[in-house]
Amino acid sequence: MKRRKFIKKTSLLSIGLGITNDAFSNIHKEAINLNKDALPVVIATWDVKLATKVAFATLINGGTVLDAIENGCKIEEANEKGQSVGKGGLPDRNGNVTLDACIMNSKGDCGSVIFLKNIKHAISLARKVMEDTPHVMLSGVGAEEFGYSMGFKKENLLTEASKKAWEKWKKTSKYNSIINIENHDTIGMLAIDSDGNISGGCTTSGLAYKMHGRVGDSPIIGSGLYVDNEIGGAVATGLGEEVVKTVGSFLIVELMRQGHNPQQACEMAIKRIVNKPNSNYKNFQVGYIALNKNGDTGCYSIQKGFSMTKYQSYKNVNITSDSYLIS
Ligand code: SD4
Repeated sequence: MKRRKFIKKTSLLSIGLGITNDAFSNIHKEAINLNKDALPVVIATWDVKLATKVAFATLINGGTVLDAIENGCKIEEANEKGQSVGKGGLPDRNGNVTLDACIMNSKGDCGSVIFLKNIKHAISLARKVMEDTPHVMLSGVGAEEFGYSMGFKKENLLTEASKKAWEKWKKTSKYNSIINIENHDTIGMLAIDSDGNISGGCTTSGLAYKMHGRVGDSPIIGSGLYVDNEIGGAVATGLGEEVVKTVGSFLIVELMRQGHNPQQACEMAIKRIVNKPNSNYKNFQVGYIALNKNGDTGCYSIQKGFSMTKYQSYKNVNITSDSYLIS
């Protein structure tokens, strides 16, 4: 069809459907009508009040929402006591600490590092992948070499405490997918600034005593993390294999796009896992947190024991999540 004819036909069609340019611009205006009183907001998986505090302070001090995410996640990566993220993370069954992380900005760009050794701040390296390479993901030795070329420091990530725990584990070497839900401190973080820009990040050392080379959901865009600046964002924690199988974070954002609030969307995504044929959900944990463009938030998990930390209106609180299983 010739261009002129096409334009004429489509504008006639719009009139026929009662869709005018005004109607289109109203939809647009509604979409950008921000709930300024609620913003900014920072949320994170588990009880990580220092991380949310640092992220919120970054925003208040004029940093970007992406800086807030990076600074917040770095707190947990540097915390050697946290045994499922960054330095001090529990190793794989061969004794290697391997990290996974990803980050996503409000423009829909993303970067991730997978199976990374010897560099503590995986979230910062994921950001470098996003900003300074033509790629989205770098893994293993390639990610590590890129890190050194960008000035990242090489360090041993296996602490004495994690080494001892691994040596104890080796005596029985029993691995199954049952997760110790008390031992989850993978950090997933989402933030929205006062202009409504949303970013997110996720960083982990993955499952303790995993097979060498195993990668979970945390560096996989759409599974461990997803952000769409028009709608909101979501982040996952728990047994990554189950999150990947249902592309959990993308699912939550799409459910919010369809009109569900963050809480409903998290619950629906957990039910998607629970209701799978032959799901053995009683034996593992998955938890989600989500945030929408209004600054509304939600969280939900399979097992009891999950929580979300939220910094909003100058209050930093840890909120116990509702769960599918209540005992
Ligand atoms: C993974 N989702 O590698 C991560 C693990 C996790 O707290 O969340 N641990 O599967």
